[in-house]
Amino acid sequence: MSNNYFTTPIYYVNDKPHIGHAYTSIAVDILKRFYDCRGLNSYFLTGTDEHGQKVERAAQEKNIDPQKFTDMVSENFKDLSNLLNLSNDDFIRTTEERHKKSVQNLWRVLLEKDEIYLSKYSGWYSVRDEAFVADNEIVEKNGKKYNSFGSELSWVEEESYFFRLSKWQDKLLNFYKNNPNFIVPKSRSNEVIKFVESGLKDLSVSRTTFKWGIDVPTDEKHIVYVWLDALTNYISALDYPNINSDLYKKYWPGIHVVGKDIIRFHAIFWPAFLMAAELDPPKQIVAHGWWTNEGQKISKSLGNVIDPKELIDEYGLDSVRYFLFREVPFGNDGDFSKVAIKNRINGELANNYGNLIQRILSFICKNLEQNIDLTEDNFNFEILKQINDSEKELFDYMENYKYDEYLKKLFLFMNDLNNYVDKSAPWVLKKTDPEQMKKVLANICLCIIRVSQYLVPFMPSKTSEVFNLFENTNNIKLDIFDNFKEVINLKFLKIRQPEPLFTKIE
Ligand code: ME8
Repeated sequence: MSNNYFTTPIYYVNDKPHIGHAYTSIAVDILKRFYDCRGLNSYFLTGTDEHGQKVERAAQEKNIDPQKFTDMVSENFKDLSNLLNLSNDDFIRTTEERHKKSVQNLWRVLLEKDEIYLSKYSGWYSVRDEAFVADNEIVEKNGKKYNSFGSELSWVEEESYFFRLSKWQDKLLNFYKNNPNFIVPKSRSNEVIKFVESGLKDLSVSRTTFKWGIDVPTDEKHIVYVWLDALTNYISALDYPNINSDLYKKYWPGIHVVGKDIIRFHAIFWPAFLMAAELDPPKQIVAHGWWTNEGQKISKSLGNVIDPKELIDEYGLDSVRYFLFREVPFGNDGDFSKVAIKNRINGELANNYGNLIQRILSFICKNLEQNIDLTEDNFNFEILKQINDSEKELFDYMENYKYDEYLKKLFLFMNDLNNYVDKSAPWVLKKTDPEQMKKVLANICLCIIRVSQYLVPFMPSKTSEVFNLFENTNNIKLDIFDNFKEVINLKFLKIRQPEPLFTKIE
């Protein structure tokens, strides 16, 4: 459980970052923060994929040298990491020396082990996906050829090195059998197994007809096929080829979070390359679904690409983070719509969570001179006990990437709390039973802190604002779940006057 290593795909720099990239990056950020909150060590890598024909063409279209072009566009992805408040430990670019060295080393090892041989490739290729396409996967439309994602194909005929992928078919199937959680969700796992069972052909792993890539170290005519180059980033960042390095020893094998579009590369090619080099295959491949925009496929040609910056400017980062992971079960496809995000923000964040904090803390500030006493009794409060008792269930959700269930559960507690406020009516108790009123308020404050702790991975900034409202907890690190026991030792809570946490969308 400890020392998890989480990665995002490294994104192509042929274009600006969009909501899909943001989604995967936030998914991994939530995992990393969740393990931080449990006091467990983990490592988070993201980065950019800068080689290949697609990137070369994008640079040519702009009339810029590819290195200059990738330097520029890679910055957009670094900016995105800041914009999204990512807690990544490293950001790798495939044009960095450390990565070139790593890829070239892996190449040499595979060649020495006779896992790679020289031959000739002729077949269809999708530049958009940087992928070779088998005859039975070609779709014909108006005399043109496309792959199943609708990317146009071009004919490629060139000398090429091949990786003996066919040889790994049975070993891969065995590996999947012995590691039933290697690919999640299960539906994706079945898809991959079916594909491998249907037969694997050797894979072309070098190109000669363009130049923008890592040189094959043993043959200057060739550059390394972009997917062998790209996948290796996950170990380059851990100091491969030095497999005795602290990073490698501590974190490999890793957990790769990817979109469903690139699952084959991660679940078939990557473990095969690694096993062929006698390295451990990854621990797990987690594939999420595909976002559409108001029901439509997101594409540059349709002009409906959602810019994460615009979204965040309009709705606020933590609200967007919450929406993306509450709205759609991870693994399923999801649709972005303005109505859907508005409903989640207004109904759940502003009305349910924000308003609970606002009305209770304002009431305390007005009626109790900002202080609320805590007693032993408060910790036996039924809702607080239920929240504490549900920790295992919450952890199970996160360990199984059920982000939406985790949030749903927490917001049910929030409903209970709001109902409790309405039922116990502290504004009435103020006159009839001031002691009981204090007790009710203390209970609710403790629950607000507890639920907010569990929300930290999703909404790190908003929850930090909430913790700040409890002035005398400021030297307790409330972003560690276990530190709630330090709150229990406090004699009272000193409250600051709250400002509305979320603005309602009109
Ligand atoms: O494939 N919905 O890079 P890429 C959800 N460089 N996620 C989406 C999405 C959408 N509509 N669009 C993109 C590459 N994504 C390679 C990866 S890894 C060794 C090399 C996300 O820039 C999703 O994670 O095309 C998808 O897998 C990734 O962006 C593809 O990014």
